[in-house]
Amino acid sequence: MIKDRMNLDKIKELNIIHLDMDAFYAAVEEKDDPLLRGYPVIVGSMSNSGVVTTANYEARKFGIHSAMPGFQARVRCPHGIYLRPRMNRYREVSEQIFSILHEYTEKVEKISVDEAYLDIKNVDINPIKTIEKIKKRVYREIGLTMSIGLSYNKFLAKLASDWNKPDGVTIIDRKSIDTILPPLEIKKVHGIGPKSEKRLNNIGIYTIRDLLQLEEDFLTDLLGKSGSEIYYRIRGEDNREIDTCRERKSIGVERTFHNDTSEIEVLKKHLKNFSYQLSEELIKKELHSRTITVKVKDEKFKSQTRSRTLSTHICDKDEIYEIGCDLLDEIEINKRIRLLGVSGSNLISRDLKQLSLFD
Ligand code: TTP
Ligand code: MG
Repeated sequence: MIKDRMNLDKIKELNIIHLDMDAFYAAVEEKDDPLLRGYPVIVGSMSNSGVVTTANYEARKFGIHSAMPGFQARVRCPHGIYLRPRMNRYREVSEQIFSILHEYTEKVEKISVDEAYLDIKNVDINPIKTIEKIKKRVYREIGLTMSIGLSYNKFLAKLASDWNKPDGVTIIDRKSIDTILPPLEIKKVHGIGPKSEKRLNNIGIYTIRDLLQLEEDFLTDLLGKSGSEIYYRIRGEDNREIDTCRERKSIGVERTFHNDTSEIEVLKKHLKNFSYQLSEELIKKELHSRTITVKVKDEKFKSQTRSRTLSTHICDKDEIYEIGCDLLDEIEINKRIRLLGVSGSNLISRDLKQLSLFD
C-alpha cells in the first residue's frame, strides 16, 4: 500500500528502488512461530555481555534497539521474549526474497541479508505498480513486510525507504527534495560517518540546510574526496550505479615503492599506513575480516605471502597492523623489497560480526 504519495511529475524518471525488510531477524522468528506475534521479541544474546541484533516493533516501544547491550534490554523489557539468532535460517529466507527480486530485474545490488537496491529502468510497468507487486509477492509468498523507497538515485531511494518504517512506501521526486532534504540531520547523508559528522558539528553544521551553505571546495578541504560527492548528493545528485557484483572475496592495499628497501623499520612504517587504509575501507563497506595476509615482492620479482586466520572477525586498524607485523616478521627478507601489501579476506558484513560478540 502506498502510504505516502509525493509530487509525482516525472514518474518514469523514478527508477531506483531501495528496500529494507522490517525488523528482519525478529520477523523471521515470528513467521516461524506465529505465537510470538504481538509480544516484544528481541533477537540477540542470552548472556549479559552480548548485544541485541534486532528487536521487533513491539519491543522497540520499550526503547530497545540493535547494538544495545543485552543486560540493558532486559532491564527495559524484562517480559520480552529473548531469542538466539539463527543465521542459517535468516540467510535461507533472504535467498527466497532475493530470488523474487530477481524476477523483476537482474539489476539487484545486495547490500545485506535484508537490504537491496534495484534498478527498474528496464521494467516495463509503472514503477509504483512494480513496488506494489514486489511488496505483495514477498508478503504473500514469504509472509514478511518491507519498507521501500523509490527515487531517481541511490541516496534518495535509501533515504525514502527509511522514511515510513515499517511496511512503508515513500517516493521522492525532484520537486520534493527542496522540502525534504534541508531539515534533515547531516548523518542522514550517505558518506557522512561519525567522524565527518563531528567535524561538521564542530563548525556549527548540524542539518542539510547548514550544509547547503558550504562551497564545494570548502567541503573537499574538510572531508577529502567525499566532500565533493556530498556537495552534489545534498543537491539531489548521485550518479552511483547499481552494482550487481558487490559481494567481494577480499580487500587489500598494496604498493610498489619508488625506492626498494630491505629495512624492516621502513617496511613496517608502510605496513602501518596500509593497515590503516585497509581498516578504513573495511569500515566504509561495513565489512570485517577473519584472515589477514601480508604479501611482499622482492627486486627479483619473487613473491612471498603469509596469512593468519583469526578466531574472530576484525576491522580495527591497530589490530590489523599488529597481525601484519607478526606476518612480516615471519617472512625472510634477504633482498630488497619492491612491493608490499596487506589484505583482508574471509569477509562478513557488520550484522554477522555482531553475532560473534556473544557466541
Ligand atoms: P536492519 O535492516 O538495520 O534492521 P531491522 O531489519 O532489524 O529493522 P528495520 O525495520 O529498522 O530495518 O538490519 C537487518 C538485520 O541485520 C537485523 O534484523 C539484525 C541484523 N543487525 C545486526 O546484527 N546488528 C546491527 O547492528 C544491525 C543494525 C542489524
Ligand atoms: Mg531491515
